[in-house]
Amino acid sequence: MPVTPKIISTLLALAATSAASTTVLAAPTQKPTVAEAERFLSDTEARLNKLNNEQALGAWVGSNFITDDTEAIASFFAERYLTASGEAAIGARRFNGLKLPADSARKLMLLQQTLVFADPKEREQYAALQAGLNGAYGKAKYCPKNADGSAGACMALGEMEKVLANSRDEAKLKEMWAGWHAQSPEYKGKYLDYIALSNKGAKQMGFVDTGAMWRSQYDMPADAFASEMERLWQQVKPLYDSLHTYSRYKLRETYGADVVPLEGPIPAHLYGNMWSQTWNNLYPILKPATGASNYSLTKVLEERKTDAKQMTKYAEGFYTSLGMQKLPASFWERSLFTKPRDRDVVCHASAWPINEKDDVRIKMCINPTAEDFTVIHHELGHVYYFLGYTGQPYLYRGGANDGFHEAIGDTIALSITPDYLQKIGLMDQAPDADADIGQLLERALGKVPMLPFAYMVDKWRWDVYSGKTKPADFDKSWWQLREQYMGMKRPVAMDAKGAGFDAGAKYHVAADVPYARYFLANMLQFQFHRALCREAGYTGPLHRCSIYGNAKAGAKLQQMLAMGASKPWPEELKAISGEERIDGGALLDYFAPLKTWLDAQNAAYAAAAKK
Ligand code: X8Z
Ligand code: ZN
Repeated sequence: MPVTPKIISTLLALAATSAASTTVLAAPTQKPTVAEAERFLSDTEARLNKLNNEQALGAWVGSNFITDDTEAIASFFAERYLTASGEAAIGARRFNGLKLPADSARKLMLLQQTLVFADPKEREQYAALQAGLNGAYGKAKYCPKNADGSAGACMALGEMEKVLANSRDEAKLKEMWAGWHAQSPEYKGKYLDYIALSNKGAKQMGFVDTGAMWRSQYDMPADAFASEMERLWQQVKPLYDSLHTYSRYKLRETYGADVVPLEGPIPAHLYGNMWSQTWNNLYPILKPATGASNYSLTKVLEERKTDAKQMTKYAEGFYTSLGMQKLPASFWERSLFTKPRDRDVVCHASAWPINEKDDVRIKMCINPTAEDFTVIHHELGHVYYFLGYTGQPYLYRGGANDGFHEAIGDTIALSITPDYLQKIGLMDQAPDADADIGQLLERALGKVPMLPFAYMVDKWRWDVYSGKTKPADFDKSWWQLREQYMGMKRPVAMDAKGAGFDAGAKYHVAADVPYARYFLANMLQFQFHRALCREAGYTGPLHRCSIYGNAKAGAKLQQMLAMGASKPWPEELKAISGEERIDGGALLDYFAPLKTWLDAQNAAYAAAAKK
């Protein structure tokens, strides 16, 4: 890219305000050389590494102890990092077009996939808004009024989620749903300022908007990525449709014809989850009438009073059975495992690489449920990825793409089979093959609705970032996509004045974490699972395969973890699975017996409904 006057003014502005060293900005007078590029990279990696470690500590306290002070601390360090990463991105441009070793070229490309703020005021505002939105989501509570109009006890998200998971009282479900979704309009204004700034930062780096920058992070052009997403969605859509149709019949039986129509979208509050993104909690309603096992992992964990650390130990045990290391002592000392009673924290589960040595942590408000048993395996997937690629240089310490990062722990969780649970003493006797459909259904409820959900969340944001969707139409556009992709509707009327912000009731929107990653992960994890089962010499049905204790499969996985982001992801996918494309075929194979069963059920219901 040529050095334009705009870039020069940006450089000057950045140089004038840099919080740290400005050596990377040494005025480029002569033609750049390979040696210069390599020196630039090694200086930049050292500097970004240091600032990133500081930023991680700031963000950690910001999310663990939500106060105005920690918000200021988090944004202070985030701003310093942004200053440096912006300078690095601009500095990297000087070497574009230079013939370089593949590694250096890749690193320079990675450095340029970032926001750059020419104006230090904007950078400061951006960091403050980001920390503020994170805090606003973490602090949000629904405070119902008592019947007599007096103030009742406030409810945090986790309590409301429990009601959605377990209650079948439609009015109560609606109250929880509407109560939580009434909180996000509070921070819609902040979000609007935030996306405007973010777009400015993306444009500064030559992207048309932030959405385009996100779509450019997959070793292919942004438009090609959008087409890949659509191709994959079309591939798996028939399975979602079968599950959705089946859920309609069952929800209609439970809540009645007045609540659940025979055609058209279904109200979103009936799916046992605040965002109706996973439907596991509907299993008791949806399970097959005969043959399903009565086993409940939640019941076992509850009865045994399995505590949060014990839950985490089970997950660690899986990874060590594959030949991976034990988690460092600092992990156990510094992680947050349970919801503190006396302060606000962001309870949304997350994994944290604090530094490149071995300070890795999780932050999760763990409950003894089957759902959290899966989530803790998910989180440790991130942690073992961090530990796997610690040997890589700074710019390669990431997933092959963000979908890979999300897929590792879920791949492991696919190996939580009845045989495995029996092996570790959480199940007395593995059920016989008759129960397979029930198990497959339960698993599908956690995986399949995520596909349209993850797709539409980012489709919505792409249009918000591009300006195609205006702030007054946020909810209109959100629910158009909800209906189109998920067949769902808002349980209560939309705000007539367009002040609503339902998307912001989802953590990743408030915290601005891209979401297409989970769509990719839900395909990739089945590709990884199939490949690792093959590696382990397993030839039976995929849903009964567990790689627990298999060192060969473990070594194959570890090899990929150790590569980090050092190679374009298709190469890494090929190394583990022999495939070069992300593909829904493995997921469809896995659920094939369930699809047949669902279609038979649906045909029978349709015939009965006609009578
Ligand atoms: O956010 C998460 C993880 C942390 S990366 C708990 N997940 C998505 C969500 O909760 O919306 C896991 C699956 C989808
Ligand atoms: Zn994750």
